[in-house]
Amino acid sequence: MRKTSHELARIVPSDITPHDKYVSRRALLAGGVGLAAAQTLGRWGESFGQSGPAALNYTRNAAFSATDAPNSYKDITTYNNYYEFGTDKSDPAQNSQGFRPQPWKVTVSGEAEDLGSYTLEDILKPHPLEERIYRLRCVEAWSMIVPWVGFPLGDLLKRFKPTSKAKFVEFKTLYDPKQMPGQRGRVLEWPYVEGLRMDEAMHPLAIMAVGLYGKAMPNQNGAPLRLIVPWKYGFKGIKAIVGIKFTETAPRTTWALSAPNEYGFFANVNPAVDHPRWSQATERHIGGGLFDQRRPTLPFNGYGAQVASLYSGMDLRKFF
Ligand SMILES: Nc1nc2c(c(=O)[nH]1)N[C@H]1C(S)=C(S)[C@@H](COP(=O)(O)O)O[C@H]1N2
Ligand SMILES: [Mo]
Repeated sequence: MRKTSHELARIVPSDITPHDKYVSRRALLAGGVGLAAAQTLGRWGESFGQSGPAALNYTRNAAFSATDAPNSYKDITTYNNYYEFGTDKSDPAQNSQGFRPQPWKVTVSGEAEDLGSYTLEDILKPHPLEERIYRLRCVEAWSMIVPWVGFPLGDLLKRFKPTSKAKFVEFKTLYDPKQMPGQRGRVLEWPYVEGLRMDEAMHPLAIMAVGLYGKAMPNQNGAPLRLIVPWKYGFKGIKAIVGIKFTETAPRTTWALSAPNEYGFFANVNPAVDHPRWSQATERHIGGGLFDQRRPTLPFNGYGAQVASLYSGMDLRKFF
């Protein structure tokens, strides 16, 4: 987020590629994917690398989806923040192609009964996948509309039986400098850590995402498993999760550690509270190239009706 100059440079000239055409061309290149859910799980491993992301089996959740037109597959997969793979928006797409999101394990620790190490298959198996079209608002004041595929985070967390002491949940990204070249430098403290208050984590809008545009998650977007909390700034959406820890006290999160006056723990999208170095009142909607639109930023990124009650009585200037 120090690289604000890169914000001025648009990455791709091909924003005009029609979404459907782009996706079907990819599917074609992938050699005709179209697997049932069970097969998808079994073939998760094969779905990366040479053959491109596999198609997922999911149902659309219209009630939880924005009606705005999604950004193109290309925008969503080439304009990314993922500092483990570099700080430019084009770096993750370029530098993550050799990343292996399988085999994959998630370690569950802290204030819960069912602790231990779970394979990706263990994690995913009980959860039917849904498509949800969500607004993504980055703290750097740009936005996109993304058709994620995932399942409610709360349904996963409940399975580990958190104790009454669990007031927060902390998430950790993989630490593997061999695979993640950005981790060889000190641009952030590694591994990347994020967290939520338990009531936020249990809110039905918060999801674990495993794909987008109906396909398994591209590496640059956080394969194989990443968090999406649509009413918060994008940096809460931690990628490539290998750790889930239930805690009594608020986790020390990466961006809040790196600049506590700039990035708060809550990070609720709030047009009334500016970042110290820029306004949060409006956002640049990616997708128009030179003609990216400026839009007003909405409180809680437009999800206020659903989530504002989580923060009633809190001073959102203090708890930003
Ligand atoms: N591990 C990890 N997760 C991360 C980041 C990161 O640098 N590392 N960047 C965050 C930020 S600032 C944003 S805006 C979103 C971007 O998600 P996207 O690339 O899928 O659009 O990922 C978030 N998750
Ligand atoms: Mo972000």
